[in-house]
Amino acid sequence: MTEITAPKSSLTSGEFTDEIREQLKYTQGVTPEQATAADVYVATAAAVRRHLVDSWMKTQHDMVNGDTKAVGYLSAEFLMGKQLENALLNAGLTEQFEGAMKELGFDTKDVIDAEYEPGLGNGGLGRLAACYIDSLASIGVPAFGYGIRYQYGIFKQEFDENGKQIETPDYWLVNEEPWGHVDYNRDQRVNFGGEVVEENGKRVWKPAWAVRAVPCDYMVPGYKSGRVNTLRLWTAKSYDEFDLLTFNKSDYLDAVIPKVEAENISKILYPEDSTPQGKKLRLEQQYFFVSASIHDAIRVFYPGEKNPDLTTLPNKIVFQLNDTHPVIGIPELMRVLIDEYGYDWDTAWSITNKTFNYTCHTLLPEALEVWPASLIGELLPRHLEIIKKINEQFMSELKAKGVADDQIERMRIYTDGKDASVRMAYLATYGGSYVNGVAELHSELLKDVTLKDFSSVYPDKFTNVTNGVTPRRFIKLANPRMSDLITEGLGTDAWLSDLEQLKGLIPLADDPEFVKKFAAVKQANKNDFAAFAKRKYGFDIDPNTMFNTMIKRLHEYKRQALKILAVIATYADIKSGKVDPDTLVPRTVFFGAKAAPGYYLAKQTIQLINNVARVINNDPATKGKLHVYFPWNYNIELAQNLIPATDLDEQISQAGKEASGTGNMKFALNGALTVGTLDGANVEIRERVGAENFFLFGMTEPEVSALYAKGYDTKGLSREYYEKDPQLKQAIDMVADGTFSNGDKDTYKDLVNDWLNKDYFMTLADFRAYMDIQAEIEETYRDPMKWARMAVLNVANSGYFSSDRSIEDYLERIWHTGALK
Ligand code: 26V
Repeated sequence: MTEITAPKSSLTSGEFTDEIREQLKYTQGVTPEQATAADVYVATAAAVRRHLVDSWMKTQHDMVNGDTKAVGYLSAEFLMGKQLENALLNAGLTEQFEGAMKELGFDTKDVIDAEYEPGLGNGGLGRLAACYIDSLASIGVPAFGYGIRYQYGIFKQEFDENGKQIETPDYWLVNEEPWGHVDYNRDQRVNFGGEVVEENGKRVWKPAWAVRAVPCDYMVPGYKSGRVNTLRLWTAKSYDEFDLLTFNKSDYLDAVIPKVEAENISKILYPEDSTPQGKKLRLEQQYFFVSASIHDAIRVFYPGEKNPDLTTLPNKIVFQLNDTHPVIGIPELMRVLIDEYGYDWDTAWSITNKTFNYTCHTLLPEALEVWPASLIGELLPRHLEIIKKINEQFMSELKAKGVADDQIERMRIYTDGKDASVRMAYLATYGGSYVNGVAELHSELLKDVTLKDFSSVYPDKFTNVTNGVTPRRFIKLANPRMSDLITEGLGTDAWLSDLEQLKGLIPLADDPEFVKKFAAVKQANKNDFAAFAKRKYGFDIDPNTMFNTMIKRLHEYKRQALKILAVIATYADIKSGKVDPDTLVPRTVFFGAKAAPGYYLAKQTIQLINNVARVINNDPATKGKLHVYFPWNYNIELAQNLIPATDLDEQISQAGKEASGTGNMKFALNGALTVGTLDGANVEIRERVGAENFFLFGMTEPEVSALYAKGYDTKGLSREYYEKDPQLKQAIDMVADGTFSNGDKDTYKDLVNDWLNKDYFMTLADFRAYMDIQAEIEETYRDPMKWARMAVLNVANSGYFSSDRSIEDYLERIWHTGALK
């Protein structure tokens, strides 16, 4: 087998060992003999960073002094995952690391495992941001990721003895965090509150309080590009370390309160990812990081200039708004240009308009942020004035274009009246140059439904960029065996930075030797996962069963409920003797999912899944035939372990609800077959891998719309499906009758009620189609060579879903820039 050649750095393994020894001594204060794996991890990280510094500084220098426009990716979340292995790979130090660990007597795995995974994101949107900064650096585009360094990331999930989700705080900074460099000398002041007064004919903001934004910089090394970009995450610090005036014995606590309040801003990541709560702290977070980032960009690109010519700003940097979360940046840049630098409104508007673009990541109307005007007025009074003026200008523009009055009313950015509010998606659409959805279907629905009024007036603003995932983390690191086999098959490892080269595997799908090897890789990954799951969760998993996986946030629209009802139905058929278990393909079903702490039905679904797992796994009737496991605390590490071991992946959202999905891409690229609906990027995956290599089922988006029109959710039509389908009825009745709650009939009553009376996401309506496709899945699986061949074709045809390609699309369609020269 050809060795996979990691990009080689000029450093030898001996030199790298010496570097690590130095770091152990001078930063950790230990000898290699005294060192633990955690010490070696910290020392190695420091050695890697040291090794990257020159490229990092050169990249910054070339960015500021060259004429290649940079990208500022503004995102409230960057779900990075563990850094060490990835940094080693991209820096070309993998072999040196292996050599060094041998020399120092450490297991590479123990050292890599010592890192605590930073969970600074909720799910798809945050992980996408992490993939994008990897690709930007790998392509060599100068870029900043700008975000927040939350002290607490996404909560840790545990299950109690009843199978209920328990959230515990994720204090990821428990141990030394060796990657971030806190730069107190590049701080920014962020103001809040107060009032706006008239002074010499000008509106002047007199803020009431301020927070110090301190950047923590993370190097983002490109794969084989020699470029190292920056992820700059802001921490909130107080200016008043102690309020000495109030500091006397009795007032001690009062004296520290302002400090605590200021620092709360970067304390915690909000764990809801669909229903904005209109919380003041959340708006503070958004303004905090966006204001600091905009001022930072001006500082970086106009160093030392008192009167910079900011009309050139759009040639220096383009800001991408990752969903509505950073949209307050639009009025902020207006304010900076007008109030701080003295530009007139029209000039400021023209600069702002050219500088921002907006990516929408949802179709759920409730996920589009709308802020009460009163809250914006209280925290950011000057911004509210600017937003109102933007709205007036917008409405006149629409009037001048001849747009009908009722449409103009619908399009208001600022809505008047007692519940006056600001619609951030509309502000972003009007305030920036381009709006994109994240998969073709999603972008079409944005134009035709969610932002229809806008696309009719500004059709040229709308475009699509289908999401992608980084092949470095999600193929090379997650699945080294398959990576080696691909390299062997293609005779080169160049596919890792040009993923369309996977197409070269297409002919190998008809080479039985290759297909056999491919199947053997999958089996070895399954064995590995079984061992991992035993170690980490204590599960006894049979790797000689089909691995069937559903991992993603828990949401009604994603329909984990459909999957668990199907499992229950199969279980019931076995129990009742309707189905001989020996005729079934033995299957292990995996779930991984966190529910937002306040999302009641999602939490009930988690409890149900856990209890179905308990009942089924303990029932001798299904032993060896059907098992269900729910490893808790789904995170990037679990994804990297489970995806390469999966045979069948579930992408079963209600059509028209999943904007794109990115897990679907990771699975296809790791040789899992998908059972899925025509939703999000599934549509494009199926187009590419071929309809015959994809298990399609369920209603299409137009069929879903038609069923809503009939009153599915309002007239309780789901009950008809329940009454007509004995298998479905049986499954739901078992949930209701206490089978999965030790006889208690109340445990899941709200879930059952919802299914029978509302079922907004049409789980019941799609149940029959979902059960029917299982027969086809089983038949295919029984022919291992056929299955493996289909899996090879999935890999070979999914190169399009590299985040490198997504970034190329952004460069061409939206950012109009490219790699550094
Ligand atoms: C929304 C909100 C709403 C306010 C409270 C805090 C919060 C935090 C995150 C979000 C983002 C939700 C949107 C999201 O994650 N969308 C997912 O984006 C993926 C990347 O484009 C895409 O693949 C998924 O289909 C889409 O659900």
